[in-house]
Amino acid sequence: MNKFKTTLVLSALALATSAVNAETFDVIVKHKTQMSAMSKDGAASKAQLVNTMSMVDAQITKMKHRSTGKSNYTIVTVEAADAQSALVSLKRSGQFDEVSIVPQMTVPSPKGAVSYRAHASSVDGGTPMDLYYSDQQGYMAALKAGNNHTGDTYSGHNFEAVWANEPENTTTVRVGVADGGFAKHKDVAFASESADFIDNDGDAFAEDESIFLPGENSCSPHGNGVASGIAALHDGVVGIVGAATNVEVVAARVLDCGIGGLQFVDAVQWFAGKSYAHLGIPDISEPVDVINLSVGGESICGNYTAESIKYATDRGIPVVIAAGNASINVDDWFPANCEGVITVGATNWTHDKADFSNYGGKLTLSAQGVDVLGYGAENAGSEGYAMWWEGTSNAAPIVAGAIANVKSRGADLSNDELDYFLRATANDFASDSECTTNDNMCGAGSLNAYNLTEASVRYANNELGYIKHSVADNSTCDAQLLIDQLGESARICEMYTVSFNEFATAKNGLSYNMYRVTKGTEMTESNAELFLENEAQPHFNMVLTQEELDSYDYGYTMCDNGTCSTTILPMTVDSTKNAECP
Ligand SMILES: [Ca+2]
Ligand SMILES: [Ca+2]
Repeated sequence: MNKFKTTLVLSALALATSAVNAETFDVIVKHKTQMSAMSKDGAASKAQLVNTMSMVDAQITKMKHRSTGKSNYTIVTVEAADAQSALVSLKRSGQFDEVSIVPQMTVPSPKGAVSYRAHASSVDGGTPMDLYYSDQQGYMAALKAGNNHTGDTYSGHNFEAVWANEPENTTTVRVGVADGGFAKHKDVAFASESADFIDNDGDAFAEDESIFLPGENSCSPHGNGVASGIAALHDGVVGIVGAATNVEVVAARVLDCGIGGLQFVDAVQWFAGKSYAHLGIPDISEPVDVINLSVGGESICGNYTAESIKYATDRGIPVVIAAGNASINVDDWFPANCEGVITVGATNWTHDKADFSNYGGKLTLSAQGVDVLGYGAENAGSEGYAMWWEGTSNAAPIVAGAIANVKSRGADLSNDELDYFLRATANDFASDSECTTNDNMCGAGSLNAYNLTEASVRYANNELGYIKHSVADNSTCDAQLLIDQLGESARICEMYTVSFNEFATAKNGLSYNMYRVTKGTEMTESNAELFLENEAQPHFNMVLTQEELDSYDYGYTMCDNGTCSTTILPMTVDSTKNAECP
């Protein structure tokens, strides 16, 4: 490694002795406000930084200028006796608001190649015919007792119902995946554009795929494992399917053979439309719709990372992040611990926390992270084809793909709304699951892609909330049976179903307020009467009189730990009773 650039060595001469037995560290510094104003061009900033460094006990060997919004950051590679003295030296210079070591991230390799399994013989609407689909069915089908390849219980995410009910006209959604180990694959929908933040060019794909051949020095084709979880083609023939149907993955290479620092942070901003042309990376043609980050390391969420993620979320792009595989509280794992993101933990075949998964109150929800089929590199030999993957890296793309399907259906939800629906519609964990018995372990539940999609699409069309006679949909015979059985005690004929979200279950922290106004009056918070407050159930039966139904319009708000949606959402009221009722 060529550590000393001539120009930098000159200004660091005073410290030449300190370089003996020194190590190198990547450090991110945030320039003080007055300096950032004058350091718009990298050269001025560099000169000033080099001058600064000549006064401290560390040497700069490399630097890259970064910025988010009005803030200026520089990543410098410094040589010092140890990490602590590098930080102390930089802090002592007084030039920076912030100085911290760049955390290192690594990603796992696949567990092994898939062994062939024959198709399930019955194929209906939502069931793909792709060769290995039967090994994906356990986590793609609805939750049910079943028979996965190990004979355990299914923990399905209900994707088959999404695919079966997909309308003709959906739009193509772009998911940005910042990762490493990408290789073009005939069964994965990669966008024609990509970015490489390691080599600083516009091509994220490996030139020589032999680096992915199994062996001591091989690189993990992790990027393909992640991308295929989202965007493997539903072609009905080849290999596997991804979670999303009308989708393409915009790849950004941020890992060098599975190892990286803060390059992914730049990729997040590039995905959201920021130019990195000064690095040699072509601008993105349009911002992506969803971002997936299956990368991370043990660290706080530094300001540079936080600001960059905010740059994307402020532009309405949801950022889905793997919780990490260290079996520690996610509070200590970045970027999963950053604000405003969707953090995904991993569950196993028994619908419980995967033993490796990070956990904690910051998790949004969980998805299958054990024995997930994904691709390696197609042209790296037969072992590089479909592989078994394990990790939160493979759980996050299942959620990102589910979100892509929602967006594909034209449901234009804010990130907060999406976060709400992900949690409200998630499958509850089994009662004996560690996710249930220990609070705040695995998030609100396990992804239910169908419930998420249906709730989101109906919500976006103002069709989610309703009041309807409780037995209106029952056949005359069933209704009569209920009426006979329950009789007057249940006042079945006066019972109405009040539904804020029929695809949701009660979840910690989530609640609903119900309002009413005199029929025909505008429904605003100031003139509406609070009819039910802090109701935990999203769907229940209650007695309502004919007069109450005839005289009022009804609406509701969704609340997340006491913070409620600002506008009151309308509920449709159908007071038609079952024919058997008086
Ligand atoms: Ca490249
Ligand atoms: Ca396929």
